[in-house]
Amino acid sequence: MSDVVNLDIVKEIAVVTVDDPPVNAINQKIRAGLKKAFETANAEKEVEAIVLMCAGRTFMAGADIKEFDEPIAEPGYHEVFSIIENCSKPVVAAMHGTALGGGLEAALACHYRCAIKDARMGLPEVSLGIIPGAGGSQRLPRLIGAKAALEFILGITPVGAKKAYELGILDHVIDGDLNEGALNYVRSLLADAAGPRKTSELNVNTDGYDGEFLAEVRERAGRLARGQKAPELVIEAVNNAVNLPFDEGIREEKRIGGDALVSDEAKALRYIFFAERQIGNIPNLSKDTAKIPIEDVAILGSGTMGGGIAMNFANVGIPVTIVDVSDEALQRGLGVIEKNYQNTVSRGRLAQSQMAERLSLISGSTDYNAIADKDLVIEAVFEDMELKLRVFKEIDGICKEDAIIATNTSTLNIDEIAAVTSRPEKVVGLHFFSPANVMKLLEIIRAEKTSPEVLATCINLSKRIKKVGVVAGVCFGFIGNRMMLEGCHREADQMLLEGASPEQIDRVMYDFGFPMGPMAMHDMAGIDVMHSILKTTGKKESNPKPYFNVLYEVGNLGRFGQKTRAGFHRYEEGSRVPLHDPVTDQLIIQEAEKLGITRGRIEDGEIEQRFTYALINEGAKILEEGIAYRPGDIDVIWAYGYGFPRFRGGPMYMADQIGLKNFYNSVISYHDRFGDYWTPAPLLEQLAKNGKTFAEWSGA
Ligand code: 3H9
Repeated sequence: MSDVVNLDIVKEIAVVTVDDPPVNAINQKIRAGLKKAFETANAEKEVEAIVLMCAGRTFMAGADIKEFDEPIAEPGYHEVFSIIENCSKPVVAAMHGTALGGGLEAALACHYRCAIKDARMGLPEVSLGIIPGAGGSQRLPRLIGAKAALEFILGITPVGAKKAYELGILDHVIDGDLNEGALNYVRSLLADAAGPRKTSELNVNTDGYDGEFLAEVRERAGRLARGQKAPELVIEAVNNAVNLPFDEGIREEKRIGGDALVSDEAKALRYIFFAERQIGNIPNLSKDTAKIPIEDVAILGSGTMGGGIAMNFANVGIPVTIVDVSDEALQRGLGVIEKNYQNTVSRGRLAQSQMAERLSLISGSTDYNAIADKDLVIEAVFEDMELKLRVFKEIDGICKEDAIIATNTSTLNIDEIAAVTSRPEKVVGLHFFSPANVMKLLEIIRAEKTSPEVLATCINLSKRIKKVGVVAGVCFGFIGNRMMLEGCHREADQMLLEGASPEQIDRVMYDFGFPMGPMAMHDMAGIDVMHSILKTTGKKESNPKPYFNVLYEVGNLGRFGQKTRAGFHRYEEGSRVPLHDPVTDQLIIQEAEKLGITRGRIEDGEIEQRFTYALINEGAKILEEGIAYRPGDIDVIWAYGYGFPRFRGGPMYMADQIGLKNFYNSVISYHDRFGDYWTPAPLLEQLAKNGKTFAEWSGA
């Protein structure tokens, strides 16, 4: 039929199979193949029913996102799906894997739907800044009701076959082999003389689809997709399904969906989707690079970090031993883990039996010898170089010869740590973000001597424990923390001295799209950590002044943030809501006076610009130094580790959109106003002068 769509006629049943690995993403060739296959099958006299299924690991996982930067080539989605729906013989979609977006919309155009029981179905378009624009916004409300359809689309996360059956998306769940189950189901439909059943002809059930429901949905979308336009577009499209005849609703869907596809939001979200899929491409590593088997893990340190890290392994069935020299600390740590799991169980997101299974994989010990036979040991002790060097020296003598030893340091020099061991090639950084059982990001730090096998193993492992693992080189703070501390947070501290208030900076950056402002974030993370870094690393002395003067003074007062109910803001007992604190105002004024800085008003726009531009300029240095492989890696780190709004793509993408020439000119003007710490990164200067973007530099 075509090289990506096959048509097999087995007696009275025609089987249309899409076969375009890896995920059967619907591109022009598939659309053309489907059109031809369905027209042919429908015209064949002996064919009584048609099945649509896919080869390989999944049913169609959506429209081919790579086609979205150009107008959609003929035949379009609506044309093909309408040919499927208008067949005069019953058409059955038989799904496995992940039937997503346009893939599920193809199934909605079929007359009946079945799936194997571990298949998952979803319409994740909003996560790409668009709407289900291949008929889904009009067919799904007709199939399962307007209220459930809106919940389903805005819910984004795919549902399992059982839930899809309960919702009315599936007519039948196959327990066993897909092919056999699908053919049996089709035969049963034929035996029952079930004819074509067009979704487009169903009436929309509007029970519960009222003003109150829509207000609640808008409130939720405002929280979960803050700053994004797509949720409101989805509501508009579903309203059309309720109020307009199918054909008119489809016309509107084309208009709304078409505009969304070319929006800045959608372009940025597509960019970050593909950036995420690039992170595993590392120079000098290939699929064939040998991996070291990791079947048993040990974590050193039973604090919040150590416990959170341990949970990641237990969650995927890898046994893990937590080692702490103090039995009291160990028992407390194990208790916190149990409490965390119990909370998940109470929220209905984990079965009691799963909790028991996971806890049975976590053991504790106060004896370092417990790590002797582990494949991977992750050190998560206090962030102190002397302590870490001592620990590494000791465990190097205990660990088996081929064990990988990782450090969870967030700022320290891993080359120095590796140098005290007899196996620097087996030493690597695994920088988990707090809370480690929740945050998706894992920075994998390639030290100078880390071997390709160890790196490949860690990349593989990040996938196994369901993390987004991005490789970074060694420098203070690696990619994320260096950009945060040397870039935007330093600038925020500077702006406090010049006249901004902690509340103003927090409000501006929250409105930009961060989940919380930088001062509130310091308060949450604990100011003691940064205070200790400033005290012990000599950074305060080696940097042009002022350098985190406000934070340093706040820390000197023992105001460590939420944990002491006072930091940049103050906190009521048991509350995490930041409140204005005149003590901080006073402290800032005094510090500015000491430094001879005249305070004045800073406009919101300037705060946003200085904060983000300082971040990007540091990112450019990191790229040039080879600490990050690609601008996309930096953007993925900021999306997953620091809550940079995905709909803006990421700091480096944002710079390309601003235009590097404009960006460079702004940096120069800040340099003229504030001095050398605003020196443009040489790479930025070079690209700006040559009219290039970070993306072009990366591609080259
Ligand atoms: C849509 O359908 C819009 C319509 O409503 C309207 C149209 C007008 N397109 O993630 P993986 C590639 S919007 C192109 O590593 P996994 C991916 O880049 C779409 N390529 O595997 C990678 O390529 P490479 C709605 C795609 O097993 C390879 O496949 N659908 C697409 O971890 C493997 O991907 C979605 O949003 C695509 N749609 O996860 C689903 N999908 O090997 C998006 C994947 O060269 N996809 N690729 O790096 C996913 O969520 C995951 O890829 C999936 C597999 C769960 C399917």
